[in-house]
Amino acid sequence: MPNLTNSGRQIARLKKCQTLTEEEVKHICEKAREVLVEEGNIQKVDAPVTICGDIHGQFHDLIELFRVGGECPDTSYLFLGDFVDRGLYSVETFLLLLALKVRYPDRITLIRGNHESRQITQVYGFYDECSRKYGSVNVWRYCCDVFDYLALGAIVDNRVFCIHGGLSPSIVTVDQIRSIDRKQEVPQDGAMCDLLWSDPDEITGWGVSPRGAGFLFGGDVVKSFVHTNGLDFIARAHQLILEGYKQMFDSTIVTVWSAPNYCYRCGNVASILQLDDALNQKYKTFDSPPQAVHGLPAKRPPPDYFL
Ligand SMILES: [Mn+2]
Repeated sequence: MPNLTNSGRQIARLKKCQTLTEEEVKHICEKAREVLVEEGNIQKVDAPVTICGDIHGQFHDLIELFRVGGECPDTSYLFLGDFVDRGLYSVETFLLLLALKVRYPDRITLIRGNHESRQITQVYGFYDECSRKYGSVNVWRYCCDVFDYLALGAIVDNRVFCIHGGLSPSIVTVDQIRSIDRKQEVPQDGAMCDLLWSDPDEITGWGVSPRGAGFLFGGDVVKSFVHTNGLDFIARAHQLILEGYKQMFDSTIVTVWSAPNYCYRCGNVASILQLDDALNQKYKTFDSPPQAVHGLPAKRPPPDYFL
């Protein structure tokens, strides 16, 4: 039996997709908040680092991601949000990432996605999953209290700006984001909302988002933001990419998507972006491991919240 600390044992259990007790979840969430409250709205991250997009509760695919990309803390990770909802294991997924954050705070960075929200998780699965697995919504509450403390973005070596959704018409400089009071539920509009909800599109300037929150923004907006802030490029997530990742606007922005076979039925591959210490980019794609390991019967119809 290896000599593991308490948190090491907990991480080992979480990696086996074991459900922690409500008391254990409460404790991890309290510890996580203590770590996250010290982070900036735009957390500074050092290269080399591996950047990951949406996970959406696909626990077994997260384990596959670590197999492909290297285990944390050996590999340093930056996750771009949307840890929960849609998949069947949001609780185990988020708690594993949180336990790693508490144990290795400098080796894993977690930023907030639009699904790390009380309102959204009540519609897309996480609330129901907590209620089903624990018989109460206390665990959901503890996790939502952590969501409010997650950083809004990150910046790698001051040159790669990382955000879940995209840009905002009310934000010109990265410094402006640093003055937002982020410790709240994601608002319905305004800069904080836009950063988590917006999408790049083949337009000029700003457009109305079909999502009903955030904006569409064009290549001119991206290039101007990159230039103004002295960046190499922007890394973001938030949109399903069948090939796992997609560069746009002369590679000034890239979308990274890390949930293979999204919702267990989209047939897409996933990717991670490995940045070396000189910020060279290497995209690694991966598939879902065989369906048997998800514990799903082969012909099980998707739950209706997938639709
Ligand atoms: Mn999203």
